[in-house]
Amino acid sequence: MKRFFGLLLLFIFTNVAYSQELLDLMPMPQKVERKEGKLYLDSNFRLSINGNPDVRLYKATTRFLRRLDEQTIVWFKQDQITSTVTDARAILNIEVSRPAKVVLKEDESYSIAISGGKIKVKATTDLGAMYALETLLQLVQADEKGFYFPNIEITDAPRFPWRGLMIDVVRHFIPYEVIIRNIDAMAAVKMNVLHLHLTDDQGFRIESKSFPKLHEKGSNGKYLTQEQIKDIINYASDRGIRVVPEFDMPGHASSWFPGYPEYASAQRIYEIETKYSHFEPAPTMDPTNENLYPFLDQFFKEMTALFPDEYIHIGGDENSGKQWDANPKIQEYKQRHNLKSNTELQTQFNHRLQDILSRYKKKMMGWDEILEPGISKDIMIHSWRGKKSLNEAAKKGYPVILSHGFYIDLLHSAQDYYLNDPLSESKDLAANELSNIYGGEAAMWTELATAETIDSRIWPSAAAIAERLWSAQEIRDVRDMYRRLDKLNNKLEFLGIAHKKNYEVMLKRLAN
Ligand code: CP6
Repeated sequence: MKRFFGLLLLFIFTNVAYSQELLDLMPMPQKVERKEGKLYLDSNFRLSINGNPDVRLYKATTRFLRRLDEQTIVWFKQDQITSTVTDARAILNIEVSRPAKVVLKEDESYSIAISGGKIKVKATTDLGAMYALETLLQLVQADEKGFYFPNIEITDAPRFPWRGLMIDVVRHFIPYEVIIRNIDAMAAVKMNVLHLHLTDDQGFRIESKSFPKLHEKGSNGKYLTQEQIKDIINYASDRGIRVVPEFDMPGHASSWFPGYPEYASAQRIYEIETKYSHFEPAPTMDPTNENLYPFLDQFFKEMTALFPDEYIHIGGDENSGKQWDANPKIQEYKQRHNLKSNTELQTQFNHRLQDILSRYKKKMMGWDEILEPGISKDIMIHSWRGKKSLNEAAKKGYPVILSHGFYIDLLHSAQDYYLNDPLSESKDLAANELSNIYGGEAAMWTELATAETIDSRIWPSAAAIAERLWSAQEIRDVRDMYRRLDKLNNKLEFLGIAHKKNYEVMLKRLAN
């Protein structure tokens, strides 16, 4: 009996010892098994890469070592060993089968095994290996003897292949540097799509070489140059992140018209207006103007060459139709072509856009308004109006992602975003329909945020969404999520992100 209690106490104590060392992983991997023992970090740390990764992994391991320095105050020599056999001197061995393509549904899985003073990382592609490195940075702990990795076995892969962050760079201009540091933060929580909302009523925020009046007259000088865009794409691609550009049309398109008024549905003189209310019927493209299509063709020829991703987002949202109703020429066109509604006219416009994009080998994506009878199955629907449209698209066989409930500019609690499961209302969908739901995007609209405040609106909330899209559906302990978000905040600071808590502290200091 005494021995039994002794053993029981021992059991309880060892478990308490483990549970005091809570893991700070975010997003939580699919399978984590803590083993007894630790691997202490010292300057003998070496890493070796075996197999056939893309060069991005060599850059990633260098960044990994430098970030490990910051976290541990140990300087790790950049002594990468690359060979086809496991090097005996290496503490960290990374094995990758093949180079990744930064495309939708690439293999992102990885495993980590730490024991006997060695770390083994295995992944099909360098993307998986990079995720393993992010996980390792989150695993570092300290005790009285120093910094260590806990002995552990992790097997991991994402639940959804599309884990995005949308940044509206229009309403308040969000410059290059801010985008770059937010890509680092995205990579830290294994997000893999940066959706840039580049044009809207209040601004045309990308340089166009074929139609320079677009950015010259539509941006007040605040736009991303093509050089910056290329840098952003490369920087993102080095971190396994795709960049999907959005050119919102036919609505949310006022900024096209100071340069090219002939394509507007109302003929007048246009100037860039930063104060358009979001809810006013703003100037809209005239889909009945045949000259519009060669113009858009040339524009997309340029943009599809600039952006390598397979998807181009054409917006398509919130066209009230009031601008079309007010134009007799458009009304007459509708009658002549037997179009019964503005929605049908917009669907015809969408078809023509899709024709253009498919000639440039691109797939079209749009907000859920574009889901109308007759639109082809090969487009991605972006659900912002609710899970009804998400499920409807999935049932009809369209690939679809969710942003409803992920509007981080609205400053809901991280808990609200966290518990917004994409599949929570999809119980009567069959397995093949469920597989049309590709994931989601945190959406950062910037009517009420600037380059100075945007980090604190995105982070750490977006990390709660990142976990929702990566981890198992059952991972939904809100208290533990907040505990881990707090730890993540520290890591984000290393990346230069002024997350929400940091920002509040800063404001208090300024007030004093
Ligand atoms: N801008 C554009 C926006 C919004 C949308 N499109 C939006 C709508 C409602 C809310 C937040 C943002 N600001 N172009 C809708 C996709 Cl609550």
